[in-house]
Amino acid sequence: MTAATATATTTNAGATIAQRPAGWSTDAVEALFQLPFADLMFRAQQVHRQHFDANAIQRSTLLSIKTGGCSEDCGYCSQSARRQDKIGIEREKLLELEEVKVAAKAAKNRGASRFCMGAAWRGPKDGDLDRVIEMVRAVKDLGMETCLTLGLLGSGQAEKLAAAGLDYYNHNLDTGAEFYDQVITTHSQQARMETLMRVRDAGMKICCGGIVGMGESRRVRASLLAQLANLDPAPESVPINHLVAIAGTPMENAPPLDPFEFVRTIAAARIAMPTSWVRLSAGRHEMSDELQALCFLAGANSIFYGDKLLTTGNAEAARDEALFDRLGLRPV
Ligand code: SAM
Ligand code: DTB
Ligand code: SF4
Repeated sequence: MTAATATATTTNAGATIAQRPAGWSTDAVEALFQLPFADLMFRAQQVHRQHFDANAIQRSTLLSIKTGGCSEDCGYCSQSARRQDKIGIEREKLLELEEVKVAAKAAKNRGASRFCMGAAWRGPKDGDLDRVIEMVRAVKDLGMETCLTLGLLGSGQAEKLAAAGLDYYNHNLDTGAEFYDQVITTHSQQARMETLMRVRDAGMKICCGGIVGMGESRRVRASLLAQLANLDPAPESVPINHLVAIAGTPMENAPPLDPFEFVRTIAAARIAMPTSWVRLSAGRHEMSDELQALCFLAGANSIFYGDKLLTTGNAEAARDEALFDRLGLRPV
């Protein structure tokens, strides 16, 4: 994976922006954030319409197949074993295959096209991976796309997942490199990059994004997006999570992010990664319909669909249906 240097040019809006295919610098992405809001939204819409149907939204449903008791210390997460006493999320065993099938069928019947299974692991043990592979096969048999997020992958594990037909592997950079150590100390961002390379080399699609609203600066948000855009190629799917500030985590009192800054993050992601699906991910439950509509206008074209994320609530499916109707949005 390489990060090429960016070339700069001047738009009719008078701002300096960078252009693909030379790559994205943090400066160039930050310049997008600094555009007047209407100019940024206009540019994001233009890019969006060049590559996607602007009225279609992809829907993925999440299931936590192994909850709690995680060895890692990610500062935003409710599932770290070291916070079990404070937050009360108990360590659970890996779900049974039948439980997964029931949940996937229900998600399909509600209209989800992809089923994403997540585990609170630093990474999977080989024995667990074999059981998860059975789950992938069962979900594929239902005719759904599959995605897993199991943490760091070891040697040979990505190949096993690819051989089982897994479509996407989700592993996030989470934040800009300069802020990362303030969020996570138990594994490095470089280790995350190595997992992403294993996924890419095995021929699967990458789902990789991050979290905003953790008290990071705009510069850090721009840096995260530049890092994502410069993965070679950019991830096919880019989840932009708004921090769900969970009581008992180190992030519980993170300063609120201006909602327009969140929309700017989506727009900059759309412009920097024109052909990627940009997912409006965690945090939708707390967002108004109007804010979500602005995110769709800014180029978000995918959501997590269903009443629950991993351990926290999501916007209810019925509310999403009503919003899609009001906005004339169609499922992909
Ligand atoms: N354990 C695996 C890992 O860390 O890759 C998979 C599950 S982990 C919960 C998946 C992603 O969910 C994290 O990388 C993070 O981006 C996101 N996430 C977790 N807790 C969150 C929160 N409270 N708010 C927003 N996003 C969150
Ligand atoms: C991603 O980027 N966001 C999802 C999914 N990938 C696994 C997870 C969001 C978790 C939100 C907090 C929770 O429910 O525990
Ligand atoms: Fe564990 Fe993943 Fe939560 Fe980090 S984000 S503590 S690795 S479950």
